[in-house]
Amino acid sequence: MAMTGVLRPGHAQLRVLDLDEGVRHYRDVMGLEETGRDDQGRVYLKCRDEFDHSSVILRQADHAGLDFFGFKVLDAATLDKLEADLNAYGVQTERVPAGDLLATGERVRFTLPSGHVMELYADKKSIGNSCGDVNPTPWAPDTRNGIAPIRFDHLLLYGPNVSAVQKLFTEVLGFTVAERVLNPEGTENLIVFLACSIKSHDIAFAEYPEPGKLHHLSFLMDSWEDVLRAGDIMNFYKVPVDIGPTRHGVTRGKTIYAWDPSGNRFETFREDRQAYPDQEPLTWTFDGLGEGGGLDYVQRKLHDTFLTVVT
Ligand code: M3P
Ligand code: FE
Repeated sequence: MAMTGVLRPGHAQLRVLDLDEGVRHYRDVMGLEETGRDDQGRVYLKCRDEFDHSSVILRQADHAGLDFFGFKVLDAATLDKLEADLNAYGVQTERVPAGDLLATGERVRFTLPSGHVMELYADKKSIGNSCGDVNPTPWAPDTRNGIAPIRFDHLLLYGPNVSAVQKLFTEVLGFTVAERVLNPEGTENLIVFLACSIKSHDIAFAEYPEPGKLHHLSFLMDSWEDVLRAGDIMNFYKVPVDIGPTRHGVTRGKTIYAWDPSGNRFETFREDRQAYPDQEPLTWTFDGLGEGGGLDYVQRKLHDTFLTVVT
């Protein structure tokens, strides 16, 4: 087994302005499965090919955005080691008890220099992906509703101190920089795309003055055709669309950015690049992000909303 340490983005708790409206969006339009509700009123959902209990957790609040996100690590020993490494690096951590999130074990929680609350955890109850484990079907027709993404894929987060975040992810958590976008002066990274796998990225951070902001939560689709089909569904349900369908030059992802009813941006995305950790990061200049097609490879422009609209 080559893949150890931090495995993947596992959950994100989103604030929504109206819970029923949020559930209608994520369950009925996106087609995620509702897997539970807790005594705090939070709603838990998962994508059809995820086997762990939940990946998207909705909490009603008076402003939209991201409460926290969690990455799953290999096992309890890895969790202990990463917590010790974080502490030795000078990051304070706290343990959130098992069961605080439904079906989820103890979480190690800490705040990033960008102001985001991040968690690591080793245990989440597996409830299966409805394809079966023996002679499995590639997809189960009875769970393919709405946009029907395969899984929660990555996050793009906006906040200050991106270089310190990059250092923490690469020096402590074992991530590599797959791609980066330089600031207009060409002196620092404006956006870093970080991977703990051979995905084009598992998380990305963009420099922004306000801490703790969400740019988008991304969902993986089976194919480019399914990204286009997601667009048809967005039109049918009058989902406000930001950008696309198009391809990002950065990461080569095929994409639509759109907003949920609370204004949280989400992405329907088809991965088109794999980045092994021994490859040097790909670099985009600030002009490359716009005119070079980094953001929108087809239209070759830096859409205003990309740098300004976050929750
Ligand atoms: C994504 C993605 C930029 C591209 C963003 C890419 C910053 O959101 O998932 O590939 O130009
Ligand atoms: Fe994305």
